[in-house]
Amino acid sequence: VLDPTTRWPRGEKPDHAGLLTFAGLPYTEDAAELAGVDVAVIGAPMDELVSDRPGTRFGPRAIRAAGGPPGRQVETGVDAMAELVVVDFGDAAVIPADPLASHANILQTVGEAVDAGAIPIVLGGDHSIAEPDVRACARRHGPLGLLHFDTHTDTGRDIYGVEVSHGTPMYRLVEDGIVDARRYAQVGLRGYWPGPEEFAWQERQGITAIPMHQVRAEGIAAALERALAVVGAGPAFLTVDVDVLDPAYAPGTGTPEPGGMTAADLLWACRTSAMRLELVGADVVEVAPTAVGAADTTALVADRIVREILTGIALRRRAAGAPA
Ligand SMILES: [Mn+2]
Repeated sequence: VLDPTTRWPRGEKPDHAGLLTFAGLPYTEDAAELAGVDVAVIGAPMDELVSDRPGTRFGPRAIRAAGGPPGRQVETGVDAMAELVVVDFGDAAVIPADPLASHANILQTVGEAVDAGAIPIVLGGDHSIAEPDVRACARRHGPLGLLHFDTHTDTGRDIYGVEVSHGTPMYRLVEDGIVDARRYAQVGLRGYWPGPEEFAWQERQGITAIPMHQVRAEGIAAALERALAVVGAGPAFLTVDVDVLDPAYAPGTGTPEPGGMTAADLLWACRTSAMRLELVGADVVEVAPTAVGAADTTALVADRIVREILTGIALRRRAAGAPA
């Protein structure tokens, strides 16, 4: 594993210096080096399958740049990246203008992390990448529970007649039995898509939808408690579309929708979910940086989403008495 911090006294590399990796973590593209790794952060920089604004191909790089060094999180007292072995496993081999080939290569790279016993956390990329992400985890762990933060259900059968899209991954995963519909909860739905046909389909499947107006009415803690009860025990995947946030917190995304969650609520919910669920994988998607190559608001909150997931995983392992 290439450790980008060895040149600095005590390993304390300034955030703006050295190789650009997630949180300045060690970097490898060699699956043989994943032995003993708890979490592998993987980029999936593609945006061919968006229905509206492109730009998520720049998401992983922007999240890596948004950073700030690792450290002890004030609210929990946990330094997740000191308690867990976390590496940046680089980017899946996306192929510009060939999204299906990109999906095959994302499946391959995420699968390498899963096979090594690591929890993959994938940085998108448009939300279509959830399909290979979840499939790679289900290959090892069987049908999964799914906790899904999003403005949209992403349960379309097709978008503009296209079946593989950022609006359809959850339909495909449920239809193929990869996600157990009875253990699938959506949080934060609002706006103007999808319509009655898609909602009727997901009701027939037994999918639980907690729209934004219910989150607002009952509060994030009660809403999340309901979602966690639906996902329950057993292997689960966490997928976070940053468009669940109000555009005030995440303007750089493919299909922004006003009236969404606050960053504080989402970060708390991500940490709590990672602590309470048996997470076997996660992704953070639809970061379309508004200033390409720069650390912007949306990329910053996506970086913090990953860190709260890591903090939750660390807290879960503490509670289980697992060696750090
Ligand atoms: Mn989505």
